[in-house]
Amino acid sequence: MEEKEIVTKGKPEALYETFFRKDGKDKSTTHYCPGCGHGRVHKLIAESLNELGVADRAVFVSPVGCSVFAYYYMNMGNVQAAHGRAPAVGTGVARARPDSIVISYQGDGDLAAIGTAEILHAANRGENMTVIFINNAIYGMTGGQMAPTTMIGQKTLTSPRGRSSDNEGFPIRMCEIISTLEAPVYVERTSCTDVKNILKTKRAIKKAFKLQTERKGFSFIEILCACPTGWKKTPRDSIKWIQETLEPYFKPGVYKDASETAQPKPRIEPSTDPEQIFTALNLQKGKSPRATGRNIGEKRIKLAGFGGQGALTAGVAIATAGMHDGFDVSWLPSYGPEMRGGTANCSVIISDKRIGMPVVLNPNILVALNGPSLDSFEDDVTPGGLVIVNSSLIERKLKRADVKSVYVPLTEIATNLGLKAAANMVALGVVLGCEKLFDKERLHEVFKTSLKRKDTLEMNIKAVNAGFEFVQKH
Ligand SMILES: Cc1ncc(C[n+]2csc(CCOP(=O)(O)OP(=O)(O)O)c2C)c(N)n1
Ligand code: SF4
Repeated sequence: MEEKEIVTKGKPEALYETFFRKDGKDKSTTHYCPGCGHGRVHKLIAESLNELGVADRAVFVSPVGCSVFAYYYMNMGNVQAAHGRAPAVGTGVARARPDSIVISYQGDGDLAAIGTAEILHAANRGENMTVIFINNAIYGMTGGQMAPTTMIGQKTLTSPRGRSSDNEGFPIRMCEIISTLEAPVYVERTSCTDVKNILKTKRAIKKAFKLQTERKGFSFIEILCACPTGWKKTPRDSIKWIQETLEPYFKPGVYKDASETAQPKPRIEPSTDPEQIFTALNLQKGKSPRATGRNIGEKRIKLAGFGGQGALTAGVAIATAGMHDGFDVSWLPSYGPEMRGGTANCSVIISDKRIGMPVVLNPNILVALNGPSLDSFEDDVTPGGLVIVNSSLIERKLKRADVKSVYVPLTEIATNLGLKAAANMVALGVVLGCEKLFDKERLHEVFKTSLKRKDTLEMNIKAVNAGFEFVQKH
């Protein structure tokens, strides 16, 4: 007997109740144009996740294109990827979190032009993810340029006389290409024109998600959608154009369905243990051939502050100085969502051994430039580790008694030197005063070549020295 279909009424929970723009305006609305296919597909995705009961483990990967704001709508894990790179980012998510439902959501410019390599290889590897491919035959976001899927004769900003096969080649049929590969389990093309086709689209999306829960691998759903703005047509004429022009060329249908025979992919538990990573990557362990002979072990440093305090810059400086001193080093930034005012931190490792993993989960040195950074990372510091607290901005003391604490008015010291923004460099001086990594002069040398503003060279050197001397005095 056929399974009874659950139908969502109203707005699915996997969509946020309200759409907030960053500036707090434009509430309860959408940024998509009237008649755009994106919003419709968002709703189908959300409904399907809710009906399968997996919205809480869904991760939506949106790259560049009109769907760039999808994270304002999708009430689930969201990752923003660079143009065309969503399948690569999705691969990382699917492997690091094998239980997640990974949705790589891509436009045709994104998927079939700049991201051609990523989509083909993710499909060929059979990654356990669903790709939702919005084919609207144009680059919508940038104002309507020709995409790989633009029809012959179709006029766009960059094909004003109409696409010509002699000049620009033929429209690329992605479902047909993907379905020739061995690994994909399910490949279907649908269109979002009328109720019947919208329901068909939802069934396809839901099936793909279900296959992911069964670990059956890679599904690819291409959806023919309208871009009335880019096509310069009314929403009604756009639907007609899909039916009369797109559908005969991009024929809807199931191109591959191996769901009955496909075996679940084995679950590989991800590891954050550097030892295991060495083994997995077949790396040689032990002393780095570049190390100078001094034994400092592995110093795992977390530098954190609000955007604009220079935590990331300080991390680069100390890692570079460590490299000049002959150690193996790594620097890994983590940006907050806002450029200025948000939180930012970086992981730095300076080691006499080879480095297995550049992420610092448990620092043995934490530099907290502001309160939220201390709140976020204090618990992660290894017992016996060192916490440097910017007492100019952080009033509280540490909760932990099993770590060493140094309270330094970093911002005040920098301000007294005449450059408030150099508090990050005062912090580096404190680090070098507390931990004998290398001479502070190494940092001075790095500044000479790395500082963009040469007029701040003296000031930065003074700031490092001031931090160093603070430790000597206290
Ligand atoms: C690396 C890079 N190249 C180019 C751009 C400019 N860009 C932004 S959106 C876009 C086109 C997106 O079109 P499509 O993927 O078809 O999505 P749509 O907007 O139609 O949904 C381009 C080229 C960019 N942001 N990044
Ligand atoms: S430009 Fe096209 S794809 Fe972008 S929101 Fe408008 S209709 Fe949708």
